[in-house]
Amino acid sequence: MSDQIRLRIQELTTQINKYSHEYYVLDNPTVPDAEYDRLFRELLTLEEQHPEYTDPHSPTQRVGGEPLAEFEQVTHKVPMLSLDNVFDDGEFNDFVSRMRSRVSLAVEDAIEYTCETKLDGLATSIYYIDGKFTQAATRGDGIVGENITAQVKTIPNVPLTLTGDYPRILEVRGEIVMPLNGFNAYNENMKKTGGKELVNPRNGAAGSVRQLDPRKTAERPLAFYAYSLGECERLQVPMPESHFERLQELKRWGIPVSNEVKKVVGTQAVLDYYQDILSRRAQLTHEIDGVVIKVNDINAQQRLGFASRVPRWAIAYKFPAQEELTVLEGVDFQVGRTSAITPVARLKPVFVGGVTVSNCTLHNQDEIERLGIKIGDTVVILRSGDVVPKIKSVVLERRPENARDIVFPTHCPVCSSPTERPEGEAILRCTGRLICDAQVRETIKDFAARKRMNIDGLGDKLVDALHASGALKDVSDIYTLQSRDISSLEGQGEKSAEKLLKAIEKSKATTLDKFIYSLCIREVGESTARDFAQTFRTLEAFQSATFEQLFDVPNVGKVVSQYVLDFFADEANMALVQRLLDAGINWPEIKEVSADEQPLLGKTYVLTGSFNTISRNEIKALLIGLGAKVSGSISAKSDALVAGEKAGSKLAKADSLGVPVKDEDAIVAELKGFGAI
Ligand code: 5U1
Repeated sequence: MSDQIRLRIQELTTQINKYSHEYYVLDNPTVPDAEYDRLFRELLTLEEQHPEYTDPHSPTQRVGGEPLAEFEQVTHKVPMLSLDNVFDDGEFNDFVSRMRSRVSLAVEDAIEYTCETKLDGLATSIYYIDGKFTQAATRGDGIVGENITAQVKTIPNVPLTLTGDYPRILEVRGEIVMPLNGFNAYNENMKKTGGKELVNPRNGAAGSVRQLDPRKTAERPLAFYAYSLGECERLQVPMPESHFERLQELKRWGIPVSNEVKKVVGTQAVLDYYQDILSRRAQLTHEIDGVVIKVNDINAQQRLGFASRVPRWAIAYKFPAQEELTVLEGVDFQVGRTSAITPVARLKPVFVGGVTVSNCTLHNQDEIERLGIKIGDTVVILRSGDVVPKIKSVVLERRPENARDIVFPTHCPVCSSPTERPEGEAILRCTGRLICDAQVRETIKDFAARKRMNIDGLGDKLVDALHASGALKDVSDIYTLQSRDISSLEGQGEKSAEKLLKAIEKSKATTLDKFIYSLCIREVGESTARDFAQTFRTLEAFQSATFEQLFDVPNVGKVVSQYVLDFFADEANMALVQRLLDAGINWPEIKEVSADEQPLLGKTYVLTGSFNTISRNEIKALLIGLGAKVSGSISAKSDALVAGEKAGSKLAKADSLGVPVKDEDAIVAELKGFGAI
């Protein structure tokens, strides 16, 4: 047993040292922080239980990694320590209890805290002597860091001269971060110019500061926020006795401090702060991975002191991981309405970013190749904010010997029809169309959706159940449903059946554009359906339109025209449409408007730039009133570009396409000519 523990300690030490090196020194982590934290905690626990095995070189006995050799070394006069972490309210309460017993504080004596966000960047020390910026250093291993004075000097929000009544010697400590807008803009630019994109803002900040050439650092969007004092020589005036007040002093001397710093009293107020920041995390200007809670009273801090590597008066309360490791156990293939077959990763359930994830889309073959993923692989799952989880990367070093390639099916997993991957497309498709149950089910769901036939209450689960019971074989069956078809299903009663039947009845009165959209013809979206309805005015005219007539419709291209032709060439589709009409689906007639009433009927205008005597919205409304369509993008089919001041790229495009351009005076004159103004 003891041999086993010793071996596990050695194994953990080797692994953590490797990951620390990748994270702190190389700025190239290969596993998520959550995995590192877990290994670290396991090692801490084992060492606490078996102090006889603790090695003075264990990663628990120091902070961070070693400095890069190329930078000059700086020894910190006051060690730059790290913080212990807690991951839930219970662990935070335990931390408070430990503090209380250490300083013999009664439970009813509420503690005052300073709460801060935990910035995800590079911990940095900055020295000011006689109010002048003199030196900056990374934390390094907490004792010796790297001299990054020339690099930090280029960061715009780091003051080079202090103001006010500052101490003669002042060392501030804080975090260098890359704000999200700067990070996004930088990567956007790299994408355009073919340069190397940054992996994430934390790596962006660390990598930028570690540039040996400070001119390169100057090109990167960086910011510094202070969170504590290091060395401080205050000869005449004493420093405030509270951490919060000290941060306010720093601000007064011109040193940036995060706006989210808050002074609170008692445990509940800390937990409220945590929840508040967690709920606003996605809106913050920079990335954070938790909050930091510090006892506010400096005397109490001194009484509490330090454990071997961390203060006893401060703690980081980390957010649920946004990245986690799990295993790809298999891949399922899901068939959608449009016949696309999507690979879906079956994952060993993992708690990430506050939810349990057990599957996520792998999109298509190209994505699988990009990730280089196999079944059995350990993968990094990413869940940022409310965004759907995705597989970020594969941890190749953990690939098992029996890892298997992901093989796409030659036949549809639902209807067994052959599959095909049309040339030039990334997506595999089922050729089964109407005989494929999956496509039928998904089509019924879409048909009933709010923006289509708007059948209130006919949701995905009910469609699945009605389809499984045989009551819904295609969309037209919706209109022959009987009360017992619904009430006989589990969880449904007569009342809900009546309600649904009423909603189905109500849906029969629709509009032509909604009906066209409900047919779910490939590539015919809501606005294209509207264009078709406006142009053809009757279903018969639309159904019998030629390729040329379809292609003539504003904003309709060759691909959509062909899909419409194909749809109505299929007898099964024609029969389905007839059944829907026989069921009583109807819409108001679209009256032909005379050329006098709508002189711009069939014309498409595009607006750009700003106008002085009339607003852009007014021009748009008046043009639509005269029968014109106002489109957001310009094409050879556009009839005119209405260009105000500061017109951008559309003007050049109109020129190159030979589309006539009307300035403000011209469009106003035209509108006046039609009596619109
Ligand atoms: N916001 C914040 N981050 N952070 C990190 N405060 C803070 N304090 C730290 C660290 C390492 O250390 C002090 C408690 C010494």
